[in-house]
Amino acid sequence: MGKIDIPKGKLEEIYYKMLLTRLFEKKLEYFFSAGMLHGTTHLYIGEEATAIGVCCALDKDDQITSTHRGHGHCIGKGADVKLMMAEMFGKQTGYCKGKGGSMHIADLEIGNLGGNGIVGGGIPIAVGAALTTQYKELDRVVVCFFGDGATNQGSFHESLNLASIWKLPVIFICENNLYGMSIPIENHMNIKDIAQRAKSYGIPGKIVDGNNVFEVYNTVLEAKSYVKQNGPILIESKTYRISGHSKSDANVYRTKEEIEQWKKKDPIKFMKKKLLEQKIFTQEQLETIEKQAAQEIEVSVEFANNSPYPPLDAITDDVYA
Ligand SMILES: Cc1ncc(C[n+]2csc(CCOP(=O)(O)OP(=O)(O)O)c2C)c(N)n1
Repeated sequence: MGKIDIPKGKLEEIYYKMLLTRLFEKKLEYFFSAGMLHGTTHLYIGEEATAIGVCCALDKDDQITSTHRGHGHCIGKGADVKLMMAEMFGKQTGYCKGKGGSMHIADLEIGNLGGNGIVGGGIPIAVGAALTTQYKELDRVVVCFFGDGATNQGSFHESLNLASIWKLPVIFICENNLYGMSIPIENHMNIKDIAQRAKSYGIPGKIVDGNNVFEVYNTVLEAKSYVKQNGPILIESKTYRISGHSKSDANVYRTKEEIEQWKKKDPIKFMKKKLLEQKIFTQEQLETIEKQAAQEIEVSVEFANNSPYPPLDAITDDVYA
């Protein structure tokens, strides 16, 4: 890897947000196993460099659509982890007043158009937002996150086609973590690289190492100016989900050895190693950032614990169907 050419302040933000995402989910893992949280959640452990690398290359006005595995996208775009934690605990102070949970966090103020429990559901939403952007001549881009499995959905193909012919400013980010639930990618598609799918729609398809946050960040920074001028691009981020698909996954469809191999490519450890090797930060400086992130998570747990549950008479509020 060459010399890191990202400003120091930006690197600090990236490192902090990757840690915040990891520590937020480690807490959730613990609370679920202790029976303190209910329902389900989809952890992003191992994939943090993608969401954070992408979102840290965006401006506040840029918009994103997320997925069922969206904690990293939220934190990357600047969500308040206190409100995220409260939402996980079903508290009134949470992002969805405690009624939406993990998959439905949105925050329009910071350009997060929301998570989505429907695989591929966020893709047409991103294209709609990009059409608004173009129609109103706004200076922003829309980033659309989805998994490898989602690229087999009709919504993916219809959306890329429309975005292409209308030259909409969308960056499509496929988080290829090699599995759709328990199905390995070679059993659900007959191509090696998802980036190839871009060709069918006459748009560029790029591949990035999704565990290398420097590469992800720089690629998206470049893509931002490209899509504003030329229309969409598809970026395939090759990565791996270390945790199970969701809370109830016993991991019987993959080997321990495979998981261990990928743990060696942990994106947070990789970033730390490079920052130290290139003497951009000292060990002490990084430890201070690590402590700050851990502290913010503790504060979020305290906030969630001290928040009230929604009152019973609010049960039908915000229910539309
Ligand atoms: C339309 C639809 N079909 C099926 C499901 C069930 N489901 C939830 S997550 C998932 C796998 C999605 O895989 P991928 O898009 O690769 O994302 P990943 O979970 O790997 O991040 C499936 C099939 C769903 N939620 N929505």
